[in-house]
Amino acid sequence: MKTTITELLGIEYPVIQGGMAWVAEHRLAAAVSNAGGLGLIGAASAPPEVVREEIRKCKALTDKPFGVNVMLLNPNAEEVAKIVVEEGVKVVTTGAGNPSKYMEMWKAAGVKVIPVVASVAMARMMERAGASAVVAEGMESGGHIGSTTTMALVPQVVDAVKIPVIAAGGIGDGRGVAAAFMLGASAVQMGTRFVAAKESIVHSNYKEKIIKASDIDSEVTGMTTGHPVRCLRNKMTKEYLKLEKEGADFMELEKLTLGSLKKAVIDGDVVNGTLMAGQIAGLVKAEQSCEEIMQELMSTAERLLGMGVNR
Ligand code: TUI
Repeated sequence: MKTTITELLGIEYPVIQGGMAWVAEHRLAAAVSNAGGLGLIGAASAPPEVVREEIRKCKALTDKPFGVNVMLLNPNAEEVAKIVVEEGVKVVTTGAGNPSKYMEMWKAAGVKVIPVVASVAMARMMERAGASAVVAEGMESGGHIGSTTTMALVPQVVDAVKIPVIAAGGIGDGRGVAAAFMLGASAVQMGTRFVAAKESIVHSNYKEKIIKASDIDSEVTGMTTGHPVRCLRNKMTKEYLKLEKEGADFMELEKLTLGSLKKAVIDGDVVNGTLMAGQIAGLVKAEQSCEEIMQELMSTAERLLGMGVNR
């Protein structure tokens, strides 16, 4: 399936894997890229030298293009931004902030920059700053989110910018891919479905939580702190939301979530850990390889869209 995004990135299918903290490491990124999509290494809050190692390990596993997601709340973001250039990474996505100050450096090095945005205003600003494309991410997504749904956000961003738009949030199968194209997107970004992929290093307890989740099993913590995060309901979210309702201050709430994503991903602590996942978790029914996921996505999307895709 050819789109402006597959052409821009030199990939076979218009599917990008989310740059998820702790989850998006080299093995998952390489598996998605080898399956024809764009795999991403999520730098998140990892030490910069670990990100460099992850990039090198990914290169050893795939000859296909892959990217790095730079999480802008990370105090080390600047160092990570430089490492991406030093290691010759071709595509960068950014999350949780405004990447303007790194754009010149990345563009001068020939890096294609694809900021994740949650609003039309930010999409416009990123286009002006020289972005190659944007990911318009709706609040159905897992992790740190904005406040507009994918259905409402994507067509408004498509109308506001000339660069290609990648839809994210609430997309978990070929029907979602087809729907995203109908909204004017040129590709999709998916996270939650890849958390449960065979090649994902996520603890089996966490994968099982996603596979067993229903449509109403996610909640948003941190609405009052300015850092809303969507995750599956558990003891941690219940305690967090109770404290938040009681007016707990930011530091107290932070204590509850410190290291809690690692707890879930690595240790499999699904009680006290943070189980970041999107609303689409209820649609994820099994652990599949990235190759199987990609083939299923594309065969359904192509059937639904007929031959008339021209984005
Ligand atoms: O970044 C994400 N999702 C994430 S980052 C993350 S790590 C984290 N963990 C706990 C608390 C906070 C972060 C987990 N999930 N998605 C992309 C995304 N970016 N969603 C929303 C935004 C965004 C928000 C504000 C992009 C730009 C923006 O601009 C604000 C400004 O003006 O600087």
